[in-house]
Amino acid sequence: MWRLLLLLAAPWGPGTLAGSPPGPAARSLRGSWRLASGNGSVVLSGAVPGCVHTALLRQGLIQDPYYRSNDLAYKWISLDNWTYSRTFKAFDARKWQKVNLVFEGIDTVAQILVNNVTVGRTDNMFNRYSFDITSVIKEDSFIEVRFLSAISYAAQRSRSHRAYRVPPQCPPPVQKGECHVNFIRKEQCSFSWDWGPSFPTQGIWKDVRIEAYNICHLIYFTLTPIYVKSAQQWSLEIESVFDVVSSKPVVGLVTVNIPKLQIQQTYTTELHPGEDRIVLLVNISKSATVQKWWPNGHGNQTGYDMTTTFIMEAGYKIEKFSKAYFRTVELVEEPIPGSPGLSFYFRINGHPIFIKGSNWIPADSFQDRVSSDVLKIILQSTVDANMNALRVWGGGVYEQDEFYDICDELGIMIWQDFMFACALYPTDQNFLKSVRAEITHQVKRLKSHPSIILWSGNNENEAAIAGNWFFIPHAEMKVYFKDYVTLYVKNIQEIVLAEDKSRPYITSSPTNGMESVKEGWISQNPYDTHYGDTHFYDYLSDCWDWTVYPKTRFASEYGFQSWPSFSTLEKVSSTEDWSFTSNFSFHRQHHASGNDQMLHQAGLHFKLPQNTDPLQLFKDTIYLTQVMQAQCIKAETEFYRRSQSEIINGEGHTMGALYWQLNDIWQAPSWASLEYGGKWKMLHYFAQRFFAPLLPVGHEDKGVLFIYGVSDLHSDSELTLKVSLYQWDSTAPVCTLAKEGVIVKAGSAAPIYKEPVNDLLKRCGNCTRQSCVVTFYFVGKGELYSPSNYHFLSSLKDAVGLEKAQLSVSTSLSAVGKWGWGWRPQLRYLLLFNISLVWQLNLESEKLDSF
Ligand code: BMA
Repeated sequence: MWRLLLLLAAPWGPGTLAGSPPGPAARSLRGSWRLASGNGSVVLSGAVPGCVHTALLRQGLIQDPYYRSNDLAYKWISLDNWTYSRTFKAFDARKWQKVNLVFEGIDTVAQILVNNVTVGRTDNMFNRYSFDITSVIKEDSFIEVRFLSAISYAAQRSRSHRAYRVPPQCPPPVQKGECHVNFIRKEQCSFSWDWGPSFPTQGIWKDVRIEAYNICHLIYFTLTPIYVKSAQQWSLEIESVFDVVSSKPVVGLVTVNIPKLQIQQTYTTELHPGEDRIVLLVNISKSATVQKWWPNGHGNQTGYDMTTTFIMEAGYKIEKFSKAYFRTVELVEEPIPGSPGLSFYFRINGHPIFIKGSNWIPADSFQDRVSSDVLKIILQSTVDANMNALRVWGGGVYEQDEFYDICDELGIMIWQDFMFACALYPTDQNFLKSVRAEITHQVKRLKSHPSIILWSGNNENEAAIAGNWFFIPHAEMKVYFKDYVTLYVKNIQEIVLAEDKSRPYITSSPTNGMESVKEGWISQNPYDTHYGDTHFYDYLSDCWDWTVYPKTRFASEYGFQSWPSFSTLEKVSSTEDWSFTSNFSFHRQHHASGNDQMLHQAGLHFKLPQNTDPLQLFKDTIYLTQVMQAQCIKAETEFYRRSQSEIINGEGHTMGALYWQLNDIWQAPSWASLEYGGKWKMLHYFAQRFFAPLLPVGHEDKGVLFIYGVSDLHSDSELTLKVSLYQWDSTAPVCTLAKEGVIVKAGSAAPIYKEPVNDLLKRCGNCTRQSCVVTFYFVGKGELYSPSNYHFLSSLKDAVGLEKAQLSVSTSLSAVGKWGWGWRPQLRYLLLFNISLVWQLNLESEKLDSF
């Protein structure tokens, strides 16, 4: 009988078969809604998906919320309770067994009414909500979404949590934010962060639609590749979750087609009333060559087009088009000879990989402005800078589907935090119920992406308890330990393990991994260099001095601030703001003493700007903070990269460097290497070089210059190392030494050159530490080469002979890039040409007289 149905299916196309009940119908509710403030005094039209702030902006009712201190001026928006409403024509409800109102994302606390009947309530921005409206829908229907201010809700929840406090109460005053964000399941940084403003948005931030169906409806469809090592065989697990509305079991056929792997398999299946799922295991024939998905720099990101067709009883047909990817991931925590503790590194497709990249924060305070183009520009910039990974940090949002699609395509591995950061959290039943739904939904939504290599419970909450950040009296600590385990182990971990066995889960970042588990999930010192990952910040020590950095297993956060360029700031400021000590400059700085720290750090090695023209002084200062940041993070990252293969005093085997942070949420000083809008700071240009697959890295230890060969390549390289000394006032080297036949092993870092600096200077005649700089690079056969790198022999403020560079940059729009930002390749080429010289630090010296 089922075979017959299969034959009948073709002529009528997707959806239904002749004489059978209609397939599912969907009506989008995207578009323009009526938006009203709490007392009705402000009424406007608001786009969905969208939020109140962007609606007001589009209607010209407010200025750019990022302009000057508008974040403070517009606090009233988030304190009000807004209502979205609209009418819509529905389907003939009698034709359908079930009609649902589906919100892919709603921000955040709302009561939903359809035809004046409350059909549901929401309290979690990260959940997907589906409300049964079968009995209330009419042909002409009216929907209302009545929001409650997230600020009021969070305060209310905190007040009603009487048994004990759940800190922190409020962010530090310098952040000018809102309180109790840990009581609401909403983007945690929307109440302010140390790099971002407080804009607690309200709105329908993702798709909303009506879905009507009979018999059954597909809710989730996920793919998981499985590799059985002993059999050397791939299989693909296909999981489909259905809402079955038929009162009896529903039988059907599922056909899976992957043409390039010669797969066409049909399975019989049976679904039971209620929520039910089908799990199929498709074995890939050993004779088919499976091309794996590799991270950027390690191979291709092959994906296979695949069609899955469900033909259910009564001719109900559902077709799913997807891409199947094949890759394995292991987080390796095992003893290392000569070192106490355990390793912490990722093996992708059985291959150990050094993780290079940065930390991702939300690209805008208003998610509806994070367009496809915004994502593409930022993500392309990561691979352009030789990164292979990003950590989606736990104080933001689980990113939109397209973010992960692009990462899949570009080979960007994702360390995915769950959205909990820098706080303790309640664990009452309502909160846990909401979190459980959130985690289940997000894991199901995201688990098919090969780019995601790790789930991580939270950002810094293990450290917050271990280090008692919130000054909790010792005697009261027990309850917080218990809450921590309840949330991240008994709930989140349990769900992750049930939903997704294909990738590792760690409870926190930083954590000691298995050692934290052993110590009851909270280590005495989650920053232990012998275990897990670390976060490291030190703004006062000299950042050029590598001995200040932790020789960690994995550096998942580290960084220094800088100011975004004047052209970026100009858009949100006015003339009186353009000084380092203006109210504006204090207002945009959300990290206590941040501006002083930048000047302190810059002052260690550079002459601080002294131009008498105030505007030029401001521009020079901005510029110098970027030079300082780039140089500091270069020093730190190179330290981590060169520490990958060695153990010194029991420490080392560093296998990851993710600096804080990649992108910006607005135009302000921060740790980012990309400005709001996507412009590269100097750090990003540096990153392209310090993350190069093949790199010579220099450092000095007790007066001896060492050069390490660092390689992320899959095969050993035979190279010539060229070491030159240049005087600051000349582009011709004083002397060059070529060391031939240097072997740099695949995936390793090892010293390949060693010479006391005094000997080097003597050998080179006219050089002193102040007058010369060392540069070095690799050349090999064919295309094989590294960028040139350098080592400073003195502070730049003591350098003798530095001259104005007199360089100019011209741009052209002629080269159109993959996604249309045509000016970039050429501009980058020119800039790279310039910064390939050590004299890059003098690039703008005509503007920076005191440099
Ligand atoms: C880390 C992050 C963020 C923060 C950054 C800079 O600890 O997790 O919370 O923005 O430091 O302070």
